Amino acid sequence: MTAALSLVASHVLAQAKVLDPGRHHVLHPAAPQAGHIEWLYWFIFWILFAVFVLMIAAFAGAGAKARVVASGPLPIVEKDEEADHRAGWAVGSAMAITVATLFVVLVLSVVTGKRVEGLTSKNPVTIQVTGHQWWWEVSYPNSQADQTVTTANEIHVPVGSPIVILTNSKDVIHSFWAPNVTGKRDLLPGYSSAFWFEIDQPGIYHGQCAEFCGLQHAHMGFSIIAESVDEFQAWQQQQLKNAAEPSTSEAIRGREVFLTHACLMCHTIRGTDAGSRFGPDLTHVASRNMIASETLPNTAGALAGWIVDPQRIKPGTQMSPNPLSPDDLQAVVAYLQALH
Ligand code: HEC
Ligand SMILES: [Cu+2]
Repeated sequence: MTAALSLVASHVLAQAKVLDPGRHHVLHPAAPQAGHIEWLYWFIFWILFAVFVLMIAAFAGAGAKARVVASGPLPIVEKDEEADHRAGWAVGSAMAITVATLFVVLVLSVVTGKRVEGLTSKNPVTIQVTGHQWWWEVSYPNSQADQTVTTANEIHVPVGSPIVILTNSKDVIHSFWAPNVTGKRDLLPGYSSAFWFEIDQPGIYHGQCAEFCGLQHAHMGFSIIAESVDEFQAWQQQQLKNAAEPSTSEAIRGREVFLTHACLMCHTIRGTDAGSRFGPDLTHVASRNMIASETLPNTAGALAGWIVDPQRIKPGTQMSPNPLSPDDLQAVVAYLQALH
């Protein structure tokens, strides 16, 4: 029994390691922008901590005094002008200190906001992020249309380079939040805005939609994959290629299935007849770690389960169920898994 349990546990751990959900922590900044926010966090934390200690001390002092009084004979209350005066001063100065502290916090919040937004550059990596219910469309615009990379939910960026994210939304308000990188940014339908960051440590940083956007809001994760400039460029070159030609007979059949079923009405696979932008671009779907906005690992089993019945995995998702025969399903999965 314990052996079986530990086997299950080690299996789960091994899986967890493969999936690497990425880091997701406000207090472990990987970019100067998140560093400024962390600094403000600790500043406010220590002020509140000091206020907490002072309040508890004041209550404890008052409590001790009250007990001494209660155990003796009832005091005769006399008017004590001097004590009233002292109390007035104490309350007045406490209020003044409170207002001054709040003012300092206000000023520092504004300064932090300015510092987070301070980055600009003539030569940034520009990434367009469009929110959808419930996934993230990611593209790297280029003046030549055939040089534009389009992917979903996984944002590759070079370390140490200024990045500008242009935001938009197809439907409702979403919010882009990768706490190790920078603060939350709303994605508003029909309204484009921009924000900047620069990551200084390579790694995978997990992000999450931070504005309730409907039923599957919690299944709207993404990741920022920060890598060296060389790795980033290699990734970009690979993504620019058209879809790989299927090489096995099963994958060839899978492409046939894809192009003769509803899939092509919603997805693009560059180099084939499928050119719809309704759902994620699948040209290089096999290069991604996860599918369905970080809901499932990108494995054969998960792909098959997703394709047959996405509504069971993400109820309300805009992908319709595809009751394929087992052979067709196996073939289409083999095809997708070859799209590196
Ligand atoms: C009605 C439109 C529609 C049809 C038809 C459709 N899809 Fe999708 N598909 C979507 C949408 C929208 C998503 C994103 C869903 C999400 O993450 O919430 C998606 C996601 C996916 C993903 C995950 C991609 C990723 O990177 O997360 C795969 C794989 C996929 N579809 C394959 C297929 C295949 C294969 C077919 C045909 C058998 C198909 N789809 C038919 C709309 C569609
Ligand atoms: Cu959301």
